[in-house]
Amino acid sequence: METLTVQTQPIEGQKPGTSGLRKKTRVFMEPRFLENFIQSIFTGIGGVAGKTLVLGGDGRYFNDRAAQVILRMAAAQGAVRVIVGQNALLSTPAASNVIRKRKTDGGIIMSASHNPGGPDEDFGVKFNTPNGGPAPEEVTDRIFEATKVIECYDIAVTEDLDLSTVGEIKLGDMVVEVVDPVADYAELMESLFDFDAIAGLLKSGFRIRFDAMHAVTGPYARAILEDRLGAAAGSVINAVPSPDFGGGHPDPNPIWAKDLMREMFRAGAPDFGAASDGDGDRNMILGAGAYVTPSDSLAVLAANAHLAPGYARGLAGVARSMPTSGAVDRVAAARGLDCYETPTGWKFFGNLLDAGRVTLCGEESAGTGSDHVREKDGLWAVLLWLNILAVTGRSVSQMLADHWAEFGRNYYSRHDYEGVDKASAEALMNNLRSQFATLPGRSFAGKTVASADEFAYDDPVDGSHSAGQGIRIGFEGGGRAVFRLSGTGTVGATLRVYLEDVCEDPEAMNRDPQEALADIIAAADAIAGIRERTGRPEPDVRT
Ligand code: VG1
Ligand code: CO
Repeated sequence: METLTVQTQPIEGQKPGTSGLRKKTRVFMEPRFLENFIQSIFTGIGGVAGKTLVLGGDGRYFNDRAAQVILRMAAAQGAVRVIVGQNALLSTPAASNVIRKRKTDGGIIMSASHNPGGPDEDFGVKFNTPNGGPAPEEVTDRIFEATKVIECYDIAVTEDLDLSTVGEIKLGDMVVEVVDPVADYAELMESLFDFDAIAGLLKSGFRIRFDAMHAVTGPYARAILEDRLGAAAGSVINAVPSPDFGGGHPDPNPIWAKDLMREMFRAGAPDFGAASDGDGDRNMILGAGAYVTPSDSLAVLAANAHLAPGYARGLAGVARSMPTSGAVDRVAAARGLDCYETPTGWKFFGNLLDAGRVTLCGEESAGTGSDHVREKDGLWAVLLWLNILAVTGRSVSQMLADHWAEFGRNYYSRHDYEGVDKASAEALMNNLRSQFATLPGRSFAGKTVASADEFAYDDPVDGSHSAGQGIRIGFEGGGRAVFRLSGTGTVGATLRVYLEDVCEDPEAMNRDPQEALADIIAAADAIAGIRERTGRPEPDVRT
């Protein structure tokens, strides 16, 4: 095998964000952009000589080309084996599973997750460590440092490999093992859930609709929900991964999964609806006429997970990201479970999961997962919901009503202002920071500020410190507004405003969240000057 040492120089802007490096696809396709970043990953993890890696992606535009480059670089640099999903596909949770199950040295996932795909949209690359989880900051910092000093990379000179057939191929001394992307994952799901109970529910006339949003979960959902569990053919829609996700945003929220929302809110709707994102780690849960906020979903799952065989022993503890609502905290308090609050991004759950301190974790952005892998897992959440519904015999809306009656309700909504001017967004955040000392005690839209600060996290397992993780304004009576700038966008800045209020009045459990939160929304705008500073009369997305 011929190898080539290519001279290069640092390319600016290769700092990994909340979840890997995301850029416009055309930027990733520029000469040496992908190669520089891959080389920096290899450098950041101490080289790949003698190592085994996993490789897969969500099938977006450039996924296939990038896979060939990564394989050539790994072969030239002495990796012994790369386990690749067939056609270079692997959902993020499936990749996490293979990394763990095969005891590898980590993996590279090609995905920009919920960001749209295509030549004019986004591409991304993330590295997961041997525990199967997203690289922690200490590793992404090393990768970023490497991007700033890179001088060359080694790459093999070969034909493209055929990744369409399961089996082994030699690339020089390296073995490329092409695997069925679904098989191991399906087996893992079967070990956690009562497939007979779910199959029984589906046989009894319980109808489901799963929208794979033209992304990677399609083949997984078909194989598990339709083929193994017997959901009616056609229950999984938009099931064939497409390079541009059918022209849509593969983001499972009420805006981007509009068709599914419409279907679930019409007369004669299916009993259960769900959608997942580009790389299969997020989920949206719906019932007939019911939308479950991700924060509530986490709380309901925490309260009922023991009904599924994989969690019958109970939970070690739970964790949520800071902007996620406190609904799960109420469950933890009632059940005597430890509850941790982490910064946004799944990488912060890894240590808690590895240390056995928590079993279930979740984020308000529609990510829920457990210690079965080290990523959030969309289909897992769907199966846990179905298992719980099969055991309890309740509908999704009954589950919610019962949950709120028992634990109280945290009204919750996230407002996103996308692609706003970066300088204005940063000025908005700095303006908030400058008011921390003066806000407490002042009232806005009838709400009195009780506290104002910026969240920082000290990891209880390894002691690492992460600052600047979101601005929190707490109001008297328990409501709050949180402000963050997204770390996954590729254009300008995305301002996320997280709004929450607590409700314990049994008569007030069924209000529209935007109405119930109207005062908090108005107070957040009055304090931060959102409309004025962004020039946007309204958010682009409300979840
Ligand atoms: C967003 C979400 C965060 C999630 C991250 C990666 O990050 O808010 O909760 O972990 O995306 O999810 P940000 O920095 O844009 O708010 V995925 O499924 O897009 O990899
Ligand atoms: Co994702």
